[in-house]
Amino acid sequence: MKTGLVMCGPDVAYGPLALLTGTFEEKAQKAHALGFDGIELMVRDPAGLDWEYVKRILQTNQLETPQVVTGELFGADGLCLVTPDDELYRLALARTQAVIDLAAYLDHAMVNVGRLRGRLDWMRNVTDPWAVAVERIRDVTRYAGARGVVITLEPINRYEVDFIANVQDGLCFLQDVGEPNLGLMLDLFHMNIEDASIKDSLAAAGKHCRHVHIADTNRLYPGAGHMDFDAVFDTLRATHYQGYVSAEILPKPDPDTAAARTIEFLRKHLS
Ligand code: LER
Ligand code: MN
Repeated sequence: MKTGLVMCGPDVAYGPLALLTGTFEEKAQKAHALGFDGIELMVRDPAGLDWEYVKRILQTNQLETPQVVTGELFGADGLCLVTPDDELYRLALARTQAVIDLAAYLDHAMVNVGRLRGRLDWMRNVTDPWAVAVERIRDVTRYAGARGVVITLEPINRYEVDFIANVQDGLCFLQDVGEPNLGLMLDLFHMNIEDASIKDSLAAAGKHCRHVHIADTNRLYPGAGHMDFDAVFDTLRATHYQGYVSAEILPKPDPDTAAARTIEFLRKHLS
């Protein structure tokens, strides 16, 4: 397993669950010095980014980019795929495609669909909102597939979105979409709220689990709560998971200390 953290790209001033402080270059230097294998790059609009600069800084600091994250497309700009507003959908699709192009450029990083998916309860104008979601995310997934990019669908707890809350829902959705480059990103924070058993769900997800967000039960750095990380890592090893365990946590007591405590914990538990 490899270690990562969520870090803002140069076009994102603040991410509520992103770590490290300083300029983009300083953050990359810190991630490398701490010993992380890679960073999840949080972006807002690839059109405003110097792609070559981003790639160069990450390469210089020997950091992989397992994933480009889209949370701020929704968080900052309100863009989402499942919406009754056709113009908003058009803008969300175009921006998502731009993020996929960037991910392809960054050595085929994956791209997540979390809050970017939107909500089913906004679609009162259609009889089957789930089918609309399947169709729209299938289109995004096919666009990504043609560019060698995997889309990771993240089950998210009921207080943030209203569909695909747990692994079981996620696996149903994957089956309905039916594209091999659509997988799951499993976030321990959401799983602790929505999945009856984190161990059983990780095992059930098996090869469909492409990326893992780690956090303790209180969404702080691992070790700050009561998550059974030994059970988590044992189960991931048993499923032959070789992807990233990547910190998406509240930046407390401060973003740099949270990152340092995360890697210290992971070193002990993954060795
Ligand atoms: C994004 O990965 C996530 O987990 C969400 O809770 C952010 O709102
Ligand atoms: Mn997450």
